[in-house]
Amino acid sequence: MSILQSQDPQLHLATLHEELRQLHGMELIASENYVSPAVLEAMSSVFTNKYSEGYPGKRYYGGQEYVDIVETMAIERAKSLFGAKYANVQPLSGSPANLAVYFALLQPGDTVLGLALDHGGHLSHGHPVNASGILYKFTQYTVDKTTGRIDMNQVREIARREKPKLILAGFSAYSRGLDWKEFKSIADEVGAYTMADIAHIAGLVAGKAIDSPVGIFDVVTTTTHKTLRGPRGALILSNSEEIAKKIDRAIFPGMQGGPHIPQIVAKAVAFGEALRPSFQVYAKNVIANAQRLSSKLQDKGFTVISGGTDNHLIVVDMTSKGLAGKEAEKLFDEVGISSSRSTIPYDPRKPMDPSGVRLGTAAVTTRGFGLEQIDFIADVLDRAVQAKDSESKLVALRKEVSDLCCQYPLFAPLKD
Ligand code: DSN
Repeated sequence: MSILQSQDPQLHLATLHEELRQLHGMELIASENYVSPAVLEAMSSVFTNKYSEGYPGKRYYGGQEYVDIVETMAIERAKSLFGAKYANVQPLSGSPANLAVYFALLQPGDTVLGLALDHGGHLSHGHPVNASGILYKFTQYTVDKTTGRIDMNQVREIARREKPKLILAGFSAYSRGLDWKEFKSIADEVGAYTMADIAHIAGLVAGKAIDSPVGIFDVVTTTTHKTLRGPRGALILSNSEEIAKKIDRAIFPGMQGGPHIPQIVAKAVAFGEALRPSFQVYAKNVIANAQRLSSKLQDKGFTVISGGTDNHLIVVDMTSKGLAGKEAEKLFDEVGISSSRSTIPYDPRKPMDPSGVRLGTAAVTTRGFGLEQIDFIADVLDRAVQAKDSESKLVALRKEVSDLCCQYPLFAPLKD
């Protein structure tokens, strides 16, 4: 980055410091990951100079011969990776992708059934402050108070009562598997569309470590930058030609203008990486690491919501450790471990100051961490809680974290 360094040193310095922060710390934010050097390179190309409103072969500007090549490659790789018939690779990110699906399939005021935000859902799944909750009538299912799991009987009961036009399955902070077929059978019973938001688990689905909703659900949305390990952006999949046409129209000209072509190139690169055998190993390891972290933390007296995980994330209720989620997030930051505060189901505290933290293992797995390093992380989190009032002990812990991190690049080289 020598040109940036000489032209705009302050911005260069902040970028450099962020790189050092990432190198020396452990990333346990469940929605984050590290991209490969190839994905990073792809995002900084001259394609950023280009306007390409429309779709391959049907653009509203000239000079599209190379744009069409890369967007078609991204579409074809996405289809092959997820076994879908149609893919739209233009959504700028997850919330716009979700809004595009609502815009394509619903009328304002239509009823939608989704998971409540404070039970692990997402803002764009109908929260009252989000456009989804303002434009559509969301009704929400929750997790069971005892098991911490979605209760399909409750979903069916609400669906029968509310007759939603669309049923949404997906989450930001739920660690258990979703029964795609059961959701579909409920939707069929009430005549609803099915939409899966697999933003968090897309990499695990692509890596064949967990079941896919593609082919069962009408439409599947995902971001591309979480477990899928691509650039920031999103993707919409469907097997229905009719729905795919509506979604294409909803993205452009409905909601977006010119697509971000460098991001689309980078998505194609990431899909190519995810099609390699090593990605399936990564996906399985992400889950093995999350399960190990969950079990080690429980051994140390942490309360894990639902008692474990089937995916890459765990939600920990910090109450038994005498900390609120925000305090835990700050404490873990002090020792070089990034996490994100999280509500827990039936949280007695407020969303801005909830009881839990959410941890995820995708990024550290990308870095090459295995079970031994996960045990170290569980140990550090526990020792940080015990040392929370001792500045010197926290500084020493931070050094231990940094020493281990220095042995690992951000992105372990692909071995196939
Ligand atoms: N912000 C993302 C997450 O952390 O889960 C979801 O959009």
